[in-house]
Amino acid sequence: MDDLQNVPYSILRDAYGPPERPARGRSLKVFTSVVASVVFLVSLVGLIVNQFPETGEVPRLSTPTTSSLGGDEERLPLPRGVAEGVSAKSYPSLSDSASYNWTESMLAWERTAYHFQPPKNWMNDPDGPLFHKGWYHLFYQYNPDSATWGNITWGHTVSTDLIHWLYLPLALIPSEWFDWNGCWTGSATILPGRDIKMLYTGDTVDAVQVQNLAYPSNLSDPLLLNWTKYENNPVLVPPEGIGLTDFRDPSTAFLGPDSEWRVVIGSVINTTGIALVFHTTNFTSYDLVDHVLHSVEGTGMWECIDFYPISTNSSVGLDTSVVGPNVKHVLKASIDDLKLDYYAIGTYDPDNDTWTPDNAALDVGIGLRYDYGWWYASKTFYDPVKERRILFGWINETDTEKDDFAKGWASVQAIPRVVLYDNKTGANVLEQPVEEIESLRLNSTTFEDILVEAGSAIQLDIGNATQLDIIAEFEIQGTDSLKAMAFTESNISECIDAETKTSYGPFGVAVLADESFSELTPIYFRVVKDDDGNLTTYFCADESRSSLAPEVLHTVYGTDVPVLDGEKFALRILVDHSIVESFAQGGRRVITSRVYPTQAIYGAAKLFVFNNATGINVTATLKIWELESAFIRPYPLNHI
Ligand code: DQQ
Repeated sequence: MDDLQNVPYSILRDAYGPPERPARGRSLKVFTSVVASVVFLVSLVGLIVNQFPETGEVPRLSTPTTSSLGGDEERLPLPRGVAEGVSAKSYPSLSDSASYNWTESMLAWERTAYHFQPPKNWMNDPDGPLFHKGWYHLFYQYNPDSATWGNITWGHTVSTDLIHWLYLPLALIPSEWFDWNGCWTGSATILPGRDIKMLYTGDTVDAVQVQNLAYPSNLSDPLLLNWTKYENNPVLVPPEGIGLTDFRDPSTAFLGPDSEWRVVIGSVINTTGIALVFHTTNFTSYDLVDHVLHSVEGTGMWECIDFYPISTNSSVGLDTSVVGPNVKHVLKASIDDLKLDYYAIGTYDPDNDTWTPDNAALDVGIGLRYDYGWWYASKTFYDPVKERRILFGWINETDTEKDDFAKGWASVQAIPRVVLYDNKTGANVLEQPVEEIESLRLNSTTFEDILVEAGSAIQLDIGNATQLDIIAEFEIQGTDSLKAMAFTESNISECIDAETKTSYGPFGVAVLADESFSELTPIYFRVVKDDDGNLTTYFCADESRSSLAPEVLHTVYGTDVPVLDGEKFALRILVDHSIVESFAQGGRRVITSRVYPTQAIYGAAKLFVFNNATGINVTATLKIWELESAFIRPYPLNHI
């Protein structure tokens, strides 16, 4: 951080004041922009010709597929994000529900203590994470004006440990015709010599999705405060056959054997989600590869594609261009129709720019998810300091927009996770919170081998229970005989609520519970034995009783999770006020819950271990740390 001493800073503008956006309809610049955009649209037709030759092996690109309600059906006004083809408020349909009678102190309690969030207003996707001169940089989709999606700029923050964050001035604001309606999601590429190229989607003055290039104005600035937009933006427009609003979120580029960079961009053809590949040598001009990297029928628009190598024989992360023996590639798409992030592990052929999943049944959009709760639009980057690949994800709200306006903010970023290949299963990645979170640990309490009998709940006396790091392991008593036991639940093939008692579960931990259980959020396992005697373990989080507020979403999240021979049932849970991030079996499966308790808050929030099974007793061993708050505040720019 010595570089800091040599950089002359001046404050650009108030970090959270309105962006300096030219007044519409007044300036010559706007007039020029409009003219330019008309020229742009006219020239689009010319630009797209022959960009996507047919090969016969890939989905045929047809007429542009801009969405339309069609017919004479009744048209309800859509929230702006939905209308513009991107994710907006998660549950606009709940907006009309009767609101709980929230008090100021209830709403204040919901704000997190160690998850990153701006001081106020709306945030969504993480953008362009990178490491530069001693700082981890995170950019994010941000509305400087309101607690709902719109006027999307790039917020900017830095950290030395991915836990304590300093707010910086906005990095990108809509200012030109090519991003007039928003500076949308993008990714950073670090070039040899540590030059930085940032590609981002611009929503043009005509609501066309184009790709733009930006770069740091001063690479020797560790804070990367100033960004320059390339003068000849956009660098990419929707190719022939791609809808003008179906072309967004450029990936981090990776270098191929021909010394050309590859950038992957998501789209859709009819209902087939696709990953387009472009080659570039200079980040200003691009060639579209004549076939897709990959596509999956019926998965809809692929947003925020992430594509990166993963080592199968070591526990280090790999830089984005690495290929070779013992390397597989993860392809992730954010499935727009579902607002869920799906990934698959497979093999990348760098000569042909194709990727094949290891298991077609677990392909992108139909197989594994990074997170089985409420978490989206994720993005990884390679951390050269600790040689690890780090995953950021956006945790949206599941309350109403009206509640968000009352809070004055919406959304947080998940605790960054390290991603590794699970070489025990060979079938999934492992996600674990970055180790730096442990620096927040205060006092801990340990409970060894406590017997939790069938049908019981035990309160764990740990003091403050709203900021916690919990490690818990469960063993079923007499596991050896489980296969011999008579009970079967062949009718259960997914997570069901925590109240329903079955032979082998649920058992787990109830967080943010008040003593009378008027509110609680159980995180648990349920073992199910089918008629053939096969055991499946489900890992679930039940929000159905997490809040007395009627208007918030009450969901039971979950999935099956491999529990291998010799393994205990293992949980890691991070509780941070209204966020609960839960990791099962070392991060084989993850569930993020968004909860809005009204009673189980402040000192009334308690922690329980419970066993709602009818046929088994379990023993539980837990270590629980109270976590202190992270320092998340403005960077003291005026003190430099
Ligand atoms: N959010 C951005 C888009 C992206 C979507 C707009 C995903 O670029 O596709 O805010 O949440």
